[in-house]
Amino acid sequence: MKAEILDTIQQFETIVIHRHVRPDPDAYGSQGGLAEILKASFPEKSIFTVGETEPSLAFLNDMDTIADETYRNALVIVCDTANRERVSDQRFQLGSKLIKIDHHPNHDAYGDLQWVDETASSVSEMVYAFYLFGKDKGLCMTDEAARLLYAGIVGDTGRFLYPSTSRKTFEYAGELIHYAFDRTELYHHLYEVEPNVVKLQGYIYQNLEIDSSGAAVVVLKRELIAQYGVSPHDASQLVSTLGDIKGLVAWCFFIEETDQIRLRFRSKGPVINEIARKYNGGGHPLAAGATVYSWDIVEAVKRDLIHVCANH
Ligand SMILES: [Mn+2]
Repeated sequence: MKAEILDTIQQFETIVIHRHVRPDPDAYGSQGGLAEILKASFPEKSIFTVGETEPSLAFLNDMDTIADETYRNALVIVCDTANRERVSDQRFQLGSKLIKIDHHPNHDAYGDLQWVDETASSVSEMVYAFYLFGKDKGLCMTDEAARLLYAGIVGDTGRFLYPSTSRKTFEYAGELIHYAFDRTELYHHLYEVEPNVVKLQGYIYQNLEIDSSGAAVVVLKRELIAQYGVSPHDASQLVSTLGDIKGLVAWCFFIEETDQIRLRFRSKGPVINEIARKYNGGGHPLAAGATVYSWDIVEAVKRDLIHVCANH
C-alpha cells in the first residue's frame, strides 16, 4: 500500500491534505508532517493543508486557504479520519483521487486507496513509516516534519502511556528526536493548562459519582462550562484526566455545545466504541466519541456503560 501511495503522489502536481474536525495533535501532526515531507521531497508540487483552525494547536501548523478550483486534478489525502462526515472541510470530495490514511477501525471504507493500520499508535507513526519506506525513493524528512510527527505520536499515546504504544512507536520517536526541534517547548505547548480549566476539573472531581460497576457519566452543560470560562473543546480534553481514579472503569463526558451534545467515552478495559456507534459515533475500543442532540439519552448511555463494565 505504501508503494501505491507513493506512486500516486508522484503522479499529481497538486496535493491537498485533510484531517478530522475538532483536531487533536495527531490530526495536526500527521497532516502537517506529511505535508512537510512532501514539500521537501517534491518542491515542484503544490501541497496544501486545509481544515478549521484549532487555536490551541496553532503552534503546530498553519492551515492554507484554497479555492475550489484547486481541487481540480488534485490528489486528496485524508489523515486520521475514520468516517467521511468527520473530515474537516467537506471539499475533500472534489479531488480527482482520494487516499485515506488512518488507524481507526475502517467502518467507512472511503477513498480510492486506503491504508488503515489499527495497530499503529497514531497516524503520525504511520506517516513516519511511510517516510522510512520512501527515504531511498525520494522522500526527505525535515526538522519541522519531525516536530509535527513527534507531537502527533506523543498526543495519541498520552506521552507513551497508552497500550497502543509499541516498540515501533519508541523506535520512531527515538529517531525523530535526532532532528532539531525543541521538545521542552513542544511539551509546554501541548500540556500547559489554563487555571480556569483546572478549576472545572476540580468541579468534575468533586461531583463524580462512580457506579458499583465502575461506570460514570459526567454531564457538562453549557451554562456550567461558561461559568468557568472554559470552551467546550477544552472541557472535552478533561475526559482523559479521570484515568487514574481507582474503581473507575469506563466513563462518558457529555459536553453541551451550541447546538449539539458531544459524547466522549473512555475505558480501561471494556470496549466502548460499540456504544459510541449505537449513537452514530465511533472511535477506538477504549476511546470513542459521538454527537447527539438531546439530553434524553444520558440514562441510556449510563446503562450501556454499566452493562459493559458489569460484563467485563
Ligand atoms: Mn490519531
